[in-house]
Amino acid sequence: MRSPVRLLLAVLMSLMLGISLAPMPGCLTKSEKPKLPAKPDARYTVKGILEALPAAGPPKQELSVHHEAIPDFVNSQGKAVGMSEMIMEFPEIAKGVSLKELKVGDEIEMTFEVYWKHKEGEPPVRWVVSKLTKLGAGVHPNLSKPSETAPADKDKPTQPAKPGDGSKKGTGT
Ligand SMILES: [Cu+2]
Repeated sequence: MRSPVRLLLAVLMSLMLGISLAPMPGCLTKSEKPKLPAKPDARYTVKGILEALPAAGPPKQELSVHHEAIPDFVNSQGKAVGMSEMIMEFPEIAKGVSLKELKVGDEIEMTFEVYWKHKEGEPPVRWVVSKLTKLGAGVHPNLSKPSETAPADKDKPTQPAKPGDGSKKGTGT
């Protein structure tokens, strides 16, 4: 039989289930990220081409840079393994870094900091862009592959990048 009490209980139950599906307090939004350690483990300055600017979306887009090779890149074990030239996303940008004057296809110089160490429950690695400026006239990034965004390449047929292709000499991380 269906008494009003039973119906009320059913409604309450579904409400409770609904609440349990709500975001947990542990989920962090961008502004609530844990504080960074006082000192980064490493800092690199590289030239490159701006492939994408951050956009809230959808689809969400992170800052993306086609950067030069970084021969002195040190991995989380402290070993200098180098990083190949690649297109790489940098979701975290330090306060004070302005992207206003930049557009996709610009030749840029960027400084990013790497934080390998972390507390439990925090993201394992953090890459923070601490400086990003447009290159002056006559200065260019040393890139072997053509940019996907540079206007000069638009008239050439482009090969879509295959996953795992062209980077057999080891990965960055
Ligand atoms: Cu990289």
